[in-house]
Amino acid sequence: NDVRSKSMDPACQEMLRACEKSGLETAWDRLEKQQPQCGFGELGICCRNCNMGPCRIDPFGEGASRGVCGATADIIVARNLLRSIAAGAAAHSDHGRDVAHAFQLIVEGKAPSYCIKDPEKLDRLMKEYGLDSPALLAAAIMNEFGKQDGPIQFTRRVPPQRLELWKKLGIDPRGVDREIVECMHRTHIGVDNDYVNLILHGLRTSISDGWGGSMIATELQDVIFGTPKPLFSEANMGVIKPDQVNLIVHGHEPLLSEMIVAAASDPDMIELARNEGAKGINLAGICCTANELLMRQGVPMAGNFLSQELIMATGAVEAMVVDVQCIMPALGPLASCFHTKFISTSPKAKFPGATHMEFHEDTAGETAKEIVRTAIKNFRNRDPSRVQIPDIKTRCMAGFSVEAIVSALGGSLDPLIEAIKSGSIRGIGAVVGCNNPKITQDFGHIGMVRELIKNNVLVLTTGCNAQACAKAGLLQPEAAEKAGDGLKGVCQALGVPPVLHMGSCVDISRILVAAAALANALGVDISDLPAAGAAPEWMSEKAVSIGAYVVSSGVFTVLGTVPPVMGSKAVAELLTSGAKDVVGACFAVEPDPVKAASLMIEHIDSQRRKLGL
Ligand code: BF8
Repeated sequence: NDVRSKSMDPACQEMLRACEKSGLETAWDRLEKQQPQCGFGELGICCRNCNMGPCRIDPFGEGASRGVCGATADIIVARNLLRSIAAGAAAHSDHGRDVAHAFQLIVEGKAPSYCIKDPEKLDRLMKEYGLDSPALLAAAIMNEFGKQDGPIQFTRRVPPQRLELWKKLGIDPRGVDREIVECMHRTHIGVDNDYVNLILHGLRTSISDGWGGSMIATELQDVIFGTPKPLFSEANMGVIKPDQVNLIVHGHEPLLSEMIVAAASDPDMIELARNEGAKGINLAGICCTANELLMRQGVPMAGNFLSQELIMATGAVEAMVVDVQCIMPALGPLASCFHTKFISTSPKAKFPGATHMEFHEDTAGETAKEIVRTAIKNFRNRDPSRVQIPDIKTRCMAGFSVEAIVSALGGSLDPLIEAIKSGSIRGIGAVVGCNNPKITQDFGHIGMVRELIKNNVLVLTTGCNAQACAKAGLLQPEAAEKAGDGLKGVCQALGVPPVLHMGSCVDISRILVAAAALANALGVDISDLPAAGAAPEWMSEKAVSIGAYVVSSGVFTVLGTVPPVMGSKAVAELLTSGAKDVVGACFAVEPDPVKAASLMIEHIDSQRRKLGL
C-alpha cells in the first residue's frame, strides 16, 4: 500500500509513512476498512426518511423497484440530493449568521474585542441596502436569513437576464432559512414526489446559500477583518516550527481565529512562551480557517482537509483549536497519543477527547488568550523524541479579493476583458473544493489546474484546492512559467500567479461577484461567459450546495468524484444535460483531472465562439 497512491504531497507522504510505522490510524486506513462501501448508498437509492423503511431499490431491476411508500429510485435519489443541499447550505449560512450576529454586536458596542477594519466596504454595503446607519444594516442583514418573501438583497447583483430566468423558473430564492426548512418538509414522507420539482427547489436553496448566506459571510468578514489584499506567505507542514509553541487553528469561522492571531502576538504571551522554553508562538491554519487567516493576515497554512491528522501526528502541535466544519472526530483519539491539546470552541461542535473552551463574541479576546496560554503551558509536555516535522514548505501569494483584482488591474475589469477578448486569456476556470481519500490527495486538483493554466485558462481558487495549489507552488508569480504564452504574459506584466487564491469556501461568493461583474460589463448572462467550474476532489455536503448554486448561476461544472445520484437515470440525466435547457448550465462527472480540464476548455472554446471571440 504505497503512500504515493494516498497523497501526492511529499510532506503528507512522509507523515503517512511515519503513521504506518507507529501504528497510527488515518482516514485512508478507515476508508480501506469501509470496503466494499455500500452500493445502494453510492447510487443514492436507499431511503431512511421514515420508519416503514429503511428501503432500497434494486439497481439491477430484479428486486424492489419501489420503497414501502411507493417512492421510485428517481424520487429517492432526488430527495437525498435535496437533503444534502439543505445541509450544505445550512453549514455555510449558519456561518454567515454567526458573522452577522457578531457584526450586530460590534455595531451595538457589545463585542469589544472586534472593530470595523474596512469602513469603506461598510459604506458600500449601506449604500447597496439604501440604509444610512450600520445598526440598520446589521438588522437588515440579520433579517435576510428568515425573509419569508424574495428577493434577497445580493441577488440584485446578478445580471438581469439571470434574475429573470430564476423568476420564470420560480427559483429566485427567499431567505435561506425558509428554503432549508422547505427542503426538509418536501423530503418528509409523502410530500414532494416529483424529481424535477425536488431538484428545482434544491437549486433555489443553493442560490440562497451562494448569493445569500455565503455572500453575507464574505462581505461582513471583510468589513470586520478587512478586505484581503495581495500578500505572501508559506504553505505545508514545514511551517510548523520545532522550537516554538505551535498553535494550529482549524475549521472555518475567522471570528475565533482572528482573535487567536491577536492573542498570539501579544507581547505578554510571547514572553510567557519564552519563559516556558520556547522561542516564540507559531500559528498556522488548516482547512478554510487557514484560507481566511492567510488571505487577511498572511498566516501560513499547514495543510488542507486530508492533512489534518498528519499535522497532529508531527508530535509538535501544542494545541489544535477548532470551531466548525470539516474537523474529523478522529482528532480526539489521535490527540491522546500525543501531548497535543485538542480544543473545541463552538457550542455547536463538541468532540470526544476534546477540551471544550467555549467561545462567545462578547468575551472573545479573553477566551483567545486563555487558549493561547493553554498551548504555551503545554510546550513543556512535548516529547522531542516523537517529533517529526517534514521539512517541506512552499512560498505562496494570496489575498485576491475582487477588490484586490480590480485594483491590480488599474481600477476596472477592462484589462481582463481585453485579455479575454484578445485570447491571451482563453477563459476562466474556478477550481474549488475538498480532498477525498477516494482520490490521491491533491492529484485531482493539481492535475486539473496545471492543464488549465497550460492552456491559458486563468484559474480562480478557494478552499482545499487553494491549499493544494499553494503546496504545489502554483500560487507564486513564478508559476506563470508553467502557463501558456498568453496567460504567462498577462501574469508577468501584473506580477501575479496564474492561479488566484480568492479565499475560503464561503468566498466562492467572490467568484460569483466577479462572474456577475464580467457578465454585466459584457452585457451578457453568466452562462455566456467563457468560464467553467470544477470540484475535482469534493466530498462535503457544502460542496453539493456550491455545485448547485454555481450551475444555477450558469456555470458548467465538472465533478471529480461521483455524486450519489447514479441510481436514477432520470436525475443523472437532468443534472448532466437537461439542466442546460433549464438554467443554461449543467454538471459533468470526470475523475481524470486532465480529461476534466479538457471538458472545461472545450466548453470555454464553445462559449468564445458563441461570443464571436
Ligand atoms: O469549506 S473545501 S474539505 S475545508 S468543505 Fe472542507 Fe471541502 Fe476543504 Fe472549507 Ni470547503
